[in-house]
Amino acid sequence: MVNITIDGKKLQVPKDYTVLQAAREAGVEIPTLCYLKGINEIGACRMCVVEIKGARSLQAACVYPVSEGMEVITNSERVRRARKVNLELILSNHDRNCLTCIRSGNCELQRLAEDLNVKQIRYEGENIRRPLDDFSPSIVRDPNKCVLCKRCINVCRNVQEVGVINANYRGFRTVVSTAFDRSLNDVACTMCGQCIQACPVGALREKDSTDIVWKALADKNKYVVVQTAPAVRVALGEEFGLPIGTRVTGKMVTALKMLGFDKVFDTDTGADLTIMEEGTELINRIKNGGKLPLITSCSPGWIKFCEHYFPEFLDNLSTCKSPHEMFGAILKTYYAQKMGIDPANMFVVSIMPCTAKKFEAQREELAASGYPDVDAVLTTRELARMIKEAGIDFVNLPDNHFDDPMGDATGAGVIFGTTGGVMEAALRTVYEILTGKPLENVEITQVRGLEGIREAEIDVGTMKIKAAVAHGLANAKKLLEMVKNGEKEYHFIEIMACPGGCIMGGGQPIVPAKVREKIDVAKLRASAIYDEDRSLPIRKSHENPTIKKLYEEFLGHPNSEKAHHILHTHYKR
Ligand code: HC1
Ligand code: SF4
Repeated sequence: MVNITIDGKKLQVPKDYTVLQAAREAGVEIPTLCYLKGINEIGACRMCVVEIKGARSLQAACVYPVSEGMEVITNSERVRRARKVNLELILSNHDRNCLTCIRSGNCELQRLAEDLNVKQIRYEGENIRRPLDDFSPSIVRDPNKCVLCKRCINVCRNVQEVGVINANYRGFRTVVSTAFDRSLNDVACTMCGQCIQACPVGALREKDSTDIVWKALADKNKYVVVQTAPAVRVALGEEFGLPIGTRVTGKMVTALKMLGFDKVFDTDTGADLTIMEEGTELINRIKNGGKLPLITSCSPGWIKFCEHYFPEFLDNLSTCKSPHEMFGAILKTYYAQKMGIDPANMFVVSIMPCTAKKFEAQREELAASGYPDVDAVLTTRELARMIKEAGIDFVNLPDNHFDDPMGDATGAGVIFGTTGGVMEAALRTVYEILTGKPLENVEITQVRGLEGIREAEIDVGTMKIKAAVAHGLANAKKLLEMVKNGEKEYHFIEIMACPGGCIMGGGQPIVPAKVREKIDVAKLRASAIYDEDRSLPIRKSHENPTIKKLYEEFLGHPNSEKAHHILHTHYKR
């Protein structure tokens, strides 16, 4: 520990602290912009400059280490003036069309301008206009809004270990871009959207699909069906000012009906179907000497990562389509037949916490009925925008239920939304199939938690299933390397591209860096997911009445030929 003084306040702090850490712990406010705790601590934006007694120049608090006897001043005329000049310089080269910016109201730069009382910009930047990169089906980059904080670069490089974006050129010409300034669509980007989550401004956003959905809703000839992913219900409320971790399932269903969707269904039902197919696939691979470990295939960011960086594991991937794709395929075949609807006139919209799902929906192999299984994907944020645009008072809405006859979902389907959930849901079903006995305690806590890589051995009758869970692509890479070099052996692996799983997907509400420092967003959203699981009467996928009926009336049995045709796929090298 060392003794320091901040603005006259005496403190004892660990000796490896930075000035910023010490100040934040002492409740002293220091503004930051490029700082993203644990991910981007580079002192680039100079918003956090402070005076250190004895030092000649002002220092960036986020990288300056504390030392015994240090005296820090965070609020002097000199400090305030320097921060203001630095901010004005950033703003001088920034596209300041705030009113129409996607991040208006949730922009860390806008917030700083307000907090630092910047009322004019005395400098004129170079303002080189650069073209938008909107070729990717998932991510749009607007370099004119970029503040060069490098948060996206370091998330992509260190959290996801993908590293497709970097700072190109120097001085005013500096731009965050890809090698040779290619589109994100033309490099090995996984479309995970974690860079959007890291961006403090509107330089990165999802590709907008609200227009095509409004158009479909207005088309009298279209039967427009919507399905909602497990993770959306525990985050959508944040867009309307509700606390992080509030469950809004019932209000979300009401809002979707008010928007004019013909039917509102739950992707959780698709997740239950995935468990039937994937659980059976696991049992068959174990019994018949198939390729192991079996690796989950629900997360399209992970699938793209595997295709680009670990093609040697493609045969390990489950051939199951992801739950919303399975559900879309069932809607356009079984449900369309049952209701006498021509699938050509059916328009399926998925509300997802994920940007990679937009890319996934466009994959041409995912079209069991001859038409795309899913026609449009909206992120949680886009759905919130549509609800606002329609003038719906979301917070005061009554609750409503998903529609019949496809409306049953289980707690097993809900927990897909958090890391470890697919594994737990699968084990609940696989256990009962293999042992023929009911599972006493459905909560398989060994696979829960937020540790980057988790392992478990689950007794299933006479055998033990060796399982592992990884979330975030850097962790996935680490786990796969261990499997590859023979260090580890498993039967079953769950991988989710986003750290925390879908609850922290690239399409979820964006929580400012400062809030993220104090609140464990993943923990709160995950605990809401587990609450939802506990609140449901059925918690095992194989007990879902909609799924049972679907097999009886249409698919036959899990992994039947028909199921394979409609619900399974293959991957590209
Ligand atoms: Fe997910 Fe999934 S859980 S991938 O994280 O398997 O996006 O929520 O919808 O499809 O069910 C996302 C979430 C989601 C699928 C399911
Ligand atoms: Fe990197 Fe993911 Fe952003 Fe692509 S979407 S640039 S992989 S963080």
